[in-house]
Amino acid sequence: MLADKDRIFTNLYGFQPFGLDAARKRGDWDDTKALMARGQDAVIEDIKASGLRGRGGAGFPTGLKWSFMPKEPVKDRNGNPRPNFLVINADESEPGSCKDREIIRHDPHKLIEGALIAGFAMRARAAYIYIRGEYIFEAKVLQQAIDEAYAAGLIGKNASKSGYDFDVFMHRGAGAYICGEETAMLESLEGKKGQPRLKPPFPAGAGLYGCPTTVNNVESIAVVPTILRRGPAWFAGFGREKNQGTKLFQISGHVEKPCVVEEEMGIPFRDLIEKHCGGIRGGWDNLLAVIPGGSSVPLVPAHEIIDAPMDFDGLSALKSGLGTAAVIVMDKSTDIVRAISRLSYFYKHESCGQCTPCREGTGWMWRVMERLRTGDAEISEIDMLLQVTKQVEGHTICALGDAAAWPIQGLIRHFRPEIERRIEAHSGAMMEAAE
Ligand code: L3W
Ligand code: SF4
Repeated sequence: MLADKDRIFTNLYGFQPFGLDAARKRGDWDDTKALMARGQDAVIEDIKASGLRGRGGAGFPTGLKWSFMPKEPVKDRNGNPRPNFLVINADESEPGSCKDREIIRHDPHKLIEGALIAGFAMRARAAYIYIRGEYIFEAKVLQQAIDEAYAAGLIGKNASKSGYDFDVFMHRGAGAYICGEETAMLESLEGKKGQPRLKPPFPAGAGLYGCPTTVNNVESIAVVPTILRRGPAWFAGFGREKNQGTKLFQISGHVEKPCVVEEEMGIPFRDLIEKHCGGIRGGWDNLLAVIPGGSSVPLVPAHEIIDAPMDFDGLSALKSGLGTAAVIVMDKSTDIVRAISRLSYFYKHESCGQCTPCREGTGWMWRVMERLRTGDAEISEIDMLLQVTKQVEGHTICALGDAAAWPIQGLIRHFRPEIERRIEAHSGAMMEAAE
């Protein structure tokens, strides 16, 4: 179990105020200038050495992503230099995911200081924090913290007396899940409809207003100052190779005490639940399945997850993923087909409609899922649905198509007998009624 002294988010539960004075007492903004004085490339090298991988779901190595940003200004067609930008993804909308909310509510200065250091390392002129529209309270807190940081000279002109000018802007979303996809976020920031762009080009080549841009998740940025202060080896010392550091887990569903907790990467599922959530409701024998990384990753049945290490490799070995580490626990009272059907509805609702396999496929998949839920279907439709998921997966502009396909694939992989049972029960009932 992670010792208290190794926790980055020391105010995760809001026992202390979020404001600047309390944040300083917790160690934030402590000689930020000295961290920056080490130089831009040194910061990037430290983040690479720490092993930090993106905390927004995809797990892309953060330092490597930063290194894609141009070191010399890119010129536009008139020969004018284009600024670099940092965009911070606070559009936390994945069902089950609620960690960035806690950072913003209780530790916003970690995020703002991280934005300055990360932005400086990438030669960015400004950071845009794109916050989920429904996070009304959090947006107020964040804006207050940004204002405090400006007033104290920590950001803005000559930020933290570093000689570097850096602005931080907050932008509120308007309720579309798809704006959490990085290129849809850029479109939305530009004032357009939030629809994903084709990649490549990746944002580092052509991002916000066509300028070099890096999009990082809130948690990825908020951990940066502590990694630099305590050293990359300290962070890399947690977890195992390619799965290093501490991580915020968000455990919801049928546990005794749902919570958000910072833990060491790779903690076994059983320890995570026993130590922080008081166990499974009704005991371990009552566990049915777990969605370990937010609604976009396939579920894992009880017997496979219990001893699994909660990290990228541990969960991909189970054909699932760490995602945002939003752990959704389901006990045996769960109607598992209904639960996945409800997620299918979510993806159908949130599809931006831009590409045909997703626009048509998500509705299609949801309608078949609803029939499987009630049992009003043919057995052969299970394989047909699986085929449809394969035709959506990998054939769309953004990952929402995959995210809609994977939960269904997981359900069929692990719970086919339950689906068949429903269909047989339904057809039996129909025959009885006809007699
Ligand atoms: C330059 C290359 N950059 C990749 C960058 C890319 C992006 C990052 C990861 O989706 C997943 C999704 C959800 N040159 C690059 C490159 N990059 N190759 O690396 O990219 P990618 O495409 O693998 O993922 P993504 O589009 O960022 C994120 C899943 O996360 N998810 C949760 C999502 C929900 C939230 C939320 O509510 N907060 O994040 C859960 O599993 O399904 O698969 O920056 O540009 N050659
Ligand atoms: Fe839009 Fe879906 Fe295509 Fe993504 S996969 S661009 S959400 S239609």
